[in-house]
Amino acid sequence: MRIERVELLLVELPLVRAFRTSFGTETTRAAILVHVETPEAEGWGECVASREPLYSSEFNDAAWSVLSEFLVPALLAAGPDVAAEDVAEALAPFKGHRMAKAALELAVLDAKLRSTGQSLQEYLGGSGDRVTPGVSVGITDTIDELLAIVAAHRDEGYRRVKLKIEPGFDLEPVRRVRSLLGPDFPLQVDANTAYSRADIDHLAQLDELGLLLVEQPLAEEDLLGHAELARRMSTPVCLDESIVSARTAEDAIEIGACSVVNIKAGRVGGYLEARRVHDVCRARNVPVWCGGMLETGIGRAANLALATLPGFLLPGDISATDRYYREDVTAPFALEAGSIAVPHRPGLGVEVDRKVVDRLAVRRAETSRAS
Ligand code: NPG
Repeated sequence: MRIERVELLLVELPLVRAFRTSFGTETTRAAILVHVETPEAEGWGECVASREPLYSSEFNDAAWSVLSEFLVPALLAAGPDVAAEDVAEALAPFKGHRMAKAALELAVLDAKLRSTGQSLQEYLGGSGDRVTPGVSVGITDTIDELLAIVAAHRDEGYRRVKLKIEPGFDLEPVRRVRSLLGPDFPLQVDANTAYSRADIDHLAQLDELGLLLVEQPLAEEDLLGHAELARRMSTPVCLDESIVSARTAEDAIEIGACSVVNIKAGRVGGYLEARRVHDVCRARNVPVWCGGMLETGIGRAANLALATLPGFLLPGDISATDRYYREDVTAPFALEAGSIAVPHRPGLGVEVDRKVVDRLAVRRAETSRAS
């Protein structure tokens, strides 16, 4: 692909309802979109970093800076022709910044697939027309409020619920939601690293609640702590923040730190590495599911394609658009009879509404090839 021009756009989308986790509250999603132009086609990518470094060390201003100062120039310097499969290697000299790298790689991949007429789903090796998603419900001020939100999502047709938990908001709210939904409804919890090894006995009490899994209770670096927890509880331990590559997935599984993996392409540096994480897990019979980071329609389209790979055996955090946004940069994704349609057209399979992007953009930069 000859990349002629790369544009960065920071867009702001107000959330329908504030989203609270153990690490903070989001009321607006600010996302960096990457737009590449080649003679054959354009391509779009989305960076899943947030405004502040609360979920992980990455955040928008850092992603913007590393993209504009280092990653985009390195990509343009990689030669007149660069294949989507070579983007990661061209960016590898720069440590970390996986979410920023993933966004750039996705934009190049989208342009390539649009020019060859292949869908991202087909390219990644997925199959099927629809994905059955779950919904992730934030922490609320009261348990009654939580119950009302969960009941509304169940009535909309979501077939799996994930509850955010933190110290002081765990056993009791989860117990109440379990009795609301009944013993068989798929229910899981996510702590976003809010606990420590001293809480292992407390966390083990979640075993009574019939959960699908407990996600990332301990710190990102604490693989041994998760292995200890996994020995002490019967509920499967799932890792999110700790898994930053196929290598860490392999190691975490090897030492018994998790028996389920949440795959987020941004967290691991791109959809190609996400596929490698999937492959590593599948070879070890470890089920995976697709995580979400309040993506716009760009990231959501890509996640739907990824979630159709065969090892994605659990519902992912890929809710319908209206769960987060009144207006999006693509046409909305709707929940119909409990599932969402996977785009099949070339590339991401969605048209990005340039007028909406321009209206929502609060910052822009562009770099063109010198010759
Ligand atoms: O449906 O997109 C979604 C959100 C799912 O809970 C969700 N995401 O910790 O996984 C997470 C959490 C998150 C949101 C993380 C925003 C970081 C930023």
